[in-house]
Amino acid sequence: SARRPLIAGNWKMNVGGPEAMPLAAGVARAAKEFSRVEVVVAPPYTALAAAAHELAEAKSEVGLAAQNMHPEVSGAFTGEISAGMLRDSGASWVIVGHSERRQLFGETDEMVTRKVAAAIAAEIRPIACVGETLEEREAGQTLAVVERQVRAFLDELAKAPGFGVVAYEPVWAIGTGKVASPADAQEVHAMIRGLLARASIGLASATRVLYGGSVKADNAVGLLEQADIDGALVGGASLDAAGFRKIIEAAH
Ligand code: G2H
Repeated sequence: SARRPLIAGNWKMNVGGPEAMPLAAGVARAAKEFSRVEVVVAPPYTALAAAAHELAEAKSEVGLAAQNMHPEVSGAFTGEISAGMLRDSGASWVIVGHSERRQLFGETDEMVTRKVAAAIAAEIRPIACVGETLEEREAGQTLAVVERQVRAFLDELAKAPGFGVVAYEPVWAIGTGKVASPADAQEVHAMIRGLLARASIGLASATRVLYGGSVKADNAVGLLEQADIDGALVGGASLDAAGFRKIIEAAH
């Protein structure tokens, strides 16, 4: 497609200390080799500033993402971080509505939508995550669930076509080693593309839709060659620079 491939590494609650610096530097080196691919890394909050420093030292274009944020600008929200604070830490992206946030921390479609809106208002690029559980898939509800999740934030994405990204991550494929088949993933991605097109053709053609869930170097090519898969959101395999490099290469 004409969309620039995007490979994003979600470090989750790993690599939050000084070890973030060599990993960020390794990703910066890999990204320079494959400049057609846009690369983003999402360290824990505590490592954002160090990673930002490392990427700046390397004169790298690798983008920096947080893994979550609070939708309010400031106030009495103990333990929370606003979009402006992310910006101050050097981040220009944020993952919102990751299934671990939805499942373990009770995030609803409504909360995810508020975060997408607040991120865009603060000029932080949201990577909005959707995906069905195993139970939902087995009940034949995959397309309905993902449609509901995307519809929740569709109007927000439409305000700035191409600025935000959608990530489809089937919950049963996350960290389980069970990757969706390229055809199964493409079916959902095509449905998401159709929803984007209902808002506007420009939104559909400009928005990257990533696949996530046990993406590894050896399954990345098959996924990334699908018409509506524009990149990957990578968890476990993003913690090792050499392995992550191979996924960037697969998108090139
Ligand atoms: C899905 C993915 C990254 P993993 O959560 O967001 O993680 O690649 O470890 O399945």
